[in-house]
Amino acid sequence: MFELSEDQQSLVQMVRDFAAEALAPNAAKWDETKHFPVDMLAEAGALGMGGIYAAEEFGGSGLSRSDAVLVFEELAKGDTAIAAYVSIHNMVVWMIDTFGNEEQRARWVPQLASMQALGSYCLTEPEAGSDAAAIRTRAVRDGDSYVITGTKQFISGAGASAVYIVMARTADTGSRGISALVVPADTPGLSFGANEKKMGWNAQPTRQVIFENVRIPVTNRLGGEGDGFGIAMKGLNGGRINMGACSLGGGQAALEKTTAYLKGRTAFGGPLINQQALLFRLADMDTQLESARTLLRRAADALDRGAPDVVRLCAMAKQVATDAGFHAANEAIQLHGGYGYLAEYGLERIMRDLRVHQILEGTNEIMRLIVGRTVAGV
Ligand code: FAD
Ligand code: 2MC
Repeated sequence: MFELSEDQQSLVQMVRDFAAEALAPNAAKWDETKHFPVDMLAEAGALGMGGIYAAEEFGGSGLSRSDAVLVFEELAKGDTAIAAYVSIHNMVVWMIDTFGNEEQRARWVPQLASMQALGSYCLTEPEAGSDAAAIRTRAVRDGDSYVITGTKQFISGAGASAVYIVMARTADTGSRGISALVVPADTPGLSFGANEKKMGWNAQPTRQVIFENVRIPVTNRLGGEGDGFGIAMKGLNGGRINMGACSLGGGQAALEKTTAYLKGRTAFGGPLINQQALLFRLADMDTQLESARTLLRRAADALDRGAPDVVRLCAMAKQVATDAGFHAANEAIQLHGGYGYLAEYGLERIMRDLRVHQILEGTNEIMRLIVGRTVAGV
């Protein structure tokens, strides 16, 4: 389980090269200018990263979740914010590929898997974040159409994406009254809020998505009426471990930069790496990242096998990996002294980008709620 196959080693090398050549040299500029590099995303799509774990039938790469976490860790070493968007896009593609019928898959998966078109996942609302079953956006049936009204908050990729999966209320029956609807960007009545000013993730846009009598055909619904919450949550199980993998990539990059820096920085008569107090800090960063990686791969394997404890394992892995990645980035700043605080060294960007992983795709408090409920059997 922990030894990479030859295919996985080649996959890792391919993504590592892409991250080093196409992402890393641009990451600071994209962060500073708030540029969403859709051309580079299309290049990632051409390399098979748009539908990593979607079936090959309609253009996906047909890889496993265990492969996907390797991809996201490597991608994040180049640019954490871009890697995280690619994860959200993959969640959207997988949801259409898994819960869509043949016609829906044939219509949307090819353009999304190639990343010629981008996808967004719309669950959160201004009044419903952690309590996702409390969403109020409504989809009212009118003949062969649904008419959608409401507002989605914090939607990644919004404005640039061509395809939006929208979780909307089709009945007043809590989580069982929610349906998953595919809304193309050019549908009349759909509009977007301003690009939010954020602490990190500046290389991808975050906007409100506003629905004012947005009419879509009933045939744009994924699965049955009322299946939407389950579809959204199943998408998130994979999204959570991918986000954890992105945190490991960012944290690992920070650890490697710090190790090199401490070898080169001299104080008190020798390189700082010789200070055992600092070596112990590096050891703790490494141990936390490796522990998280081990749990993450276990969760990915559980998803691949369809194991019964998959929700618990994905929640645990998301919490542990996003905490470990953020801790490593924060420590890296400290161990660089004043230079860690300078944008030029790239560490403060990693820290800013990783901070939000502890908040989104289910906060780390909600991850504890999920694990706690399974421990208590409630
Ligand atoms: P709240 O739910 O209001 O929570 C506030 C605080 O209370 C948190 O600390 C929370 O952990 C805690 N809390 C809440 N309930 C409990 C409880 N029962 N027990 C203990 N603690 C609790 N959403 C999308 O649908 N699509 C996206 O693409 C997307 N992208 C995002 C991008 C960014 C940059 C950000 C910041 C958010 C994004 N989100 C997206 C939304 C994100 O998933 C939510 O912000 C998150 O789920 C938390 O919801 P909230 O912000 O409403 O916080
Ligand atoms: N996988 C599969 N099914 C799940 C699931 C999961 N992870 N979580 C819940 N379900 C099912 C559950 O089994 C139940 O099914 P059924 O109706 O058949 O009994 C149903 O969903 C309702 O679940 P609960 O009874 O647990 O619902 P409750 O409302 O008590 O709590 C909670 C649900 C808190 C776990 C859920 O609301 C949640 O995960 N909140 C966090 C929201 C979140 O993650 N948002 C992320 C937005 S996307 C984002 O941030 C991006 C950057 C893209």
